[in-house]
Amino acid sequence: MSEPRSSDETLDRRAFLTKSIAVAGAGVLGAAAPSPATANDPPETPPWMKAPGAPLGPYGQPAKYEAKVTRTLIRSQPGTTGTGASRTPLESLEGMITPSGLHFERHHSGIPDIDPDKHRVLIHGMVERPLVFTVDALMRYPMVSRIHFLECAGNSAPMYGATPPALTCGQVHGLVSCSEWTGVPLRILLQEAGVDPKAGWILAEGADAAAMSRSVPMAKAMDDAMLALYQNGERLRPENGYPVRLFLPGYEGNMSVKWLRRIKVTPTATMTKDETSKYSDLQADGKALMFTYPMDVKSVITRPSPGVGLKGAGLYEISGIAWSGNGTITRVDVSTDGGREWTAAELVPPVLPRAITRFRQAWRWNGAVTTIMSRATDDVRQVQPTREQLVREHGTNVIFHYTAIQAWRVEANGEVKNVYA
Ligand SMILES: Nc1nc2c(c(=O)[nH]1)N[C@H]1C(S)=C(S)[C@@H](COP(=O)(O)O)O[C@H]1N2
Ligand SMILES: [Mo]
Repeated sequence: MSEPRSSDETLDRRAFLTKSIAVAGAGVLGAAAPSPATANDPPETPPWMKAPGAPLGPYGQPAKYEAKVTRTLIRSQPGTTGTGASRTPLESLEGMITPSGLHFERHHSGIPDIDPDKHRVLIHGMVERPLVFTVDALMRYPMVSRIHFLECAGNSAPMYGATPPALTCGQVHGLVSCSEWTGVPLRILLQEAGVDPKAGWILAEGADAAAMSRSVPMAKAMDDAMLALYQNGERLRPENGYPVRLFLPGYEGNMSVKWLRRIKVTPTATMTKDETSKYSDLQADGKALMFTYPMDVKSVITRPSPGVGLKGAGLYEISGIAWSGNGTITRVDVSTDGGREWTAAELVPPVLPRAITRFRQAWRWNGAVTTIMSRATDDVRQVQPTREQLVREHGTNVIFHYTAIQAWRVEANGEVKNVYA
């Protein structure tokens, strides 16, 4: 077992466990340390043991004491109620799955109230047999279940700003969530319609007032694209696309068209408003990148983070999330000294392609001001860039695809602040 080299040090996991047990009560865990038990523990019968508890219920809800854990920075454009975004409170969650009720939302014209019995999905264009599917018909096809993240291309956009936004982790980075999605592979439905081999693309259109539409290359449509009907075991939530959405693993969230009503098989990309005026990436030289599909490798420390500070010097576990639209996370390095030294963090199984991967790193904080950060690598050997590298390559005209290393400064009083490092 390796001894920490200094008093501000990442530790291996065994050292962390041994140390925290050996020193518990000696103040090393600070305010969070367990207190030594006395002969009188447990001291008394608490009130909730003295009468029968609450009745059974039809649909479970979080504990009332957790009512403050909600979506965050819920903002709609002026003059609208449903056009905007809400974010996942990343700093309040653990593991890899986002509870459906806390999945981020991004709507271009609110949430349509769709009667599933009246909803239809049309497949037409360059096909032998145009087909119309009811939701009941879709339910009869063979389904697959996959755990994948969904990230809005505009996630973390405030980080392109000249000064680091004084926001929580979820407020900055919470346009990413991760669910188990269950549905019908799009390939099966396209094959049934009989796709013309000369067709290179599909157009996907939503049944919302924005009729949001995107072009998707045929290769992706035939690979892992899915018509998702279920999210985390239950039918999709209205805000996430009920009764059916397109789901494109790893691609920018915008392309996973919700409330899907139409797929048109086309020779080329359609150049919809949503992929020309929006969701193209204006670069420093005035040119714009189009069709920037995969969300590149990225990570962020969720604890500690702004609002989730430290309570005195001592042993802590740094916890965070990493993901890549190009593949599987192979490594996350953590620095607790502003980027001089890096330690490979533990990746918590299961580590799945295009899914959120939880990482953990034990750390003894000596109480001095320092900066912590994480840097993820994926199996196509992409490494998360520094902010300086990202801005050098893409400029700051752009609001999409911000993937740079996030630095949090830990102040001497344990408060955590967003900084550019
Ligand atoms: N029909 C339709 N599909 C849509 C949108 C929309 O406004 N309308 N928003 C897109 C955007 S920009 C994103 S990031 C994701 C968000 O999915 P979520 O709300 O389930 O998190 O859905 C995409 N699909
Ligand atoms: Mo988005």
